[in-house]
Amino acid sequence: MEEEKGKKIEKKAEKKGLDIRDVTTCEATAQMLRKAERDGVEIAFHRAADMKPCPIGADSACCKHCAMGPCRLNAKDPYAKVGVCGATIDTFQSRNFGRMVAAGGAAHTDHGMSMLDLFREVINGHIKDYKIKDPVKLESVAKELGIEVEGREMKEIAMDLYKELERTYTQVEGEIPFAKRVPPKTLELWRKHGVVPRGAMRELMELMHRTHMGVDQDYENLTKQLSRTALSDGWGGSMVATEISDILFGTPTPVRTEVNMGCLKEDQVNIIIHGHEPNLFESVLDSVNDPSLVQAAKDAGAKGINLLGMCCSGAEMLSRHGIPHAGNFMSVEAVLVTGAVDAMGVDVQCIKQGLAKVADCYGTKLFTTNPRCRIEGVEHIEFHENKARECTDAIVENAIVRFKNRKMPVEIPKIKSMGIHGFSHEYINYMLGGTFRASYTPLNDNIINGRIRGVAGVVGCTNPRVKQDWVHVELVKELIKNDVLVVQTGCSQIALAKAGFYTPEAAHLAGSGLREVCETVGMPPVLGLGSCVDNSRILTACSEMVRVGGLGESIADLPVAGAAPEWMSEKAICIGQYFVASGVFTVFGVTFPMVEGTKFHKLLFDGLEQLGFGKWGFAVDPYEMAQMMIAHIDKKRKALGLDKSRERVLMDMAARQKLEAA
Ligand code: NFS
Repeated sequence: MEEEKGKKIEKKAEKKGLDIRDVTTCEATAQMLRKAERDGVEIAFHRAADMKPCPIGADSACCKHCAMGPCRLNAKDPYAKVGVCGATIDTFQSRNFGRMVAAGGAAHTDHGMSMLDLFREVINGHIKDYKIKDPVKLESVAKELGIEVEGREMKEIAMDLYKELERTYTQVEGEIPFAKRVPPKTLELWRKHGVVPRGAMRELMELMHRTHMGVDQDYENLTKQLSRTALSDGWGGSMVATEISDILFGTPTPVRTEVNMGCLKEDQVNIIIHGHEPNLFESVLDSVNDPSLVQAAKDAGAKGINLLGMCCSGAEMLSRHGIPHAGNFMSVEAVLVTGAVDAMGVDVQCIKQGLAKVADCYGTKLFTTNPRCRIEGVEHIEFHENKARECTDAIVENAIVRFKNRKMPVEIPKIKSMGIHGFSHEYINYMLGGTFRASYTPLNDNIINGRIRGVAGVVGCTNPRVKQDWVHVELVKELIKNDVLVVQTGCSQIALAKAGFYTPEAAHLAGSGLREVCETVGMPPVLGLGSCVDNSRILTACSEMVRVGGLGESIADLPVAGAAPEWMSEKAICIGQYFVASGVFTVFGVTFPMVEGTKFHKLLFDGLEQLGFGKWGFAVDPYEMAQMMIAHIDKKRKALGLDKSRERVLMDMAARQKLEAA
């Protein structure tokens, strides 16, 4: 009977344009979507089916930067008209794109600055709930930035590092500290084009100014400032966020853990933390291990407290502490449909307002915690690092109360996957080179001899406009099959983890060369580096590959490529732009906010590469995306004279196959 009812609702949803099989390949999410429909609850997939994207906005052919408009141009004939002020389509687009970079960069930069504020307060003793967990990393970052470490107290070194890194945000002149990490040839190019970032605040301010009505109306000039701002995120705000989080909370090393909704436990108090800043999550981890709270949970009839992560801070906790992860961005509402989540605490970024209603429907206690992110109608328990436990204990206590009073039937999809996560740049160094000769030399050697064809970063969001996880998974499958080692962060990492790619056994899905390397080292063919700010780890790894030698002199010479196949946020655009400006070919899926064929489009998709930077690419289809990335990697191999070595490996493989057949 129930089943019949469900089928009816499914049919109705299909009529409205939502066929569950078309919107997600995540089986747990699909199961919860079906349940949501039975329960009469609407989530983002339904809202997306109900809301067609505005075609003019999707092409970025409109401008609402002043009240003479809003103006819109015709994407089919973009040069036929100009805005009331005379702005052309290229001005429209570069301004809009610049503002996306600014918003995305501001998000990462503000997050990074919060981590740095916490670091300062920990050093000067005002905050006692956190401490420096990784003094080795503290010293190595300090040394790298030219800070004296020999014979000095940790506190002194830390304070000097704080002062140095503060410049990442505030300095009005000169280059940001981590410009020292950039390969000299790449830095030279940036200097030539005037794109080496000053402090991020300065760059963001200037970009907002220049995209104001009547200021920068030359798309080429504006591209310089939007590149400079994006770089102040990648090599600035995000890089500081990663390094300081490692110093405070520990640098990730490989850890076995589980992902997906099957990690929820019916007989325990389930708490999910969703957002981006690890400070909140670290404190919740303390709270759930507090004996008095564990006892309170038991007194309420639970077997214990089960803490899970979602989205990016979840990916960080997965990497650092092996905390199970319940799912990526498009699963956050769906997980509440299980009825098993007793409390969800959120901080900043990627938090859908729609959560409020879904949480309400299932009686989940939803809490905002950060003064930057409140949601109308949602209870706010503010998180202050100097009394961190006040907030996080309260979340746990509320969860326990909800567990005790659970009214809804609970349905947890019995789906989860085990995998190995936590591959920091430092660990890759160690894993490949061993304790005494930690280095990227073996990686470079394997790229040079052709076992590994190149490296691809596959990162970013999930988006209800494409089938959830499918583009990520198919793209990565193609890449590893073609001997491309894949590094990942954020929601993309979780997509592949759910699909079972994070085990050393997944090496059998790789081409023979990559498989051999994975089997020798005992690593999966896909390495998870953490959250979206941890994309900075990919930049650091690229620098290291250049420094070790044999693969060219700049990042643009490396046989590498990047992709965000299911992107949706402005942060993703900023990340894409800092990879492009750093020298990486970066392919986006879903949609690209631009009219194809305009001068600005040509600059981003071609012109920048001719100047020595990377460039953008766009494809919706994962196989086409993979082909584009592999072709680019091969082009770089050829330029380095490495095409010969790869042919040799292919011949070896063919020869081997012949032998096997005989
Ligand atoms: Ni990054 Fe996208 Fe959000 Fe993280 Fe996920 S949606 S840009 S991966 S959680 S930031």
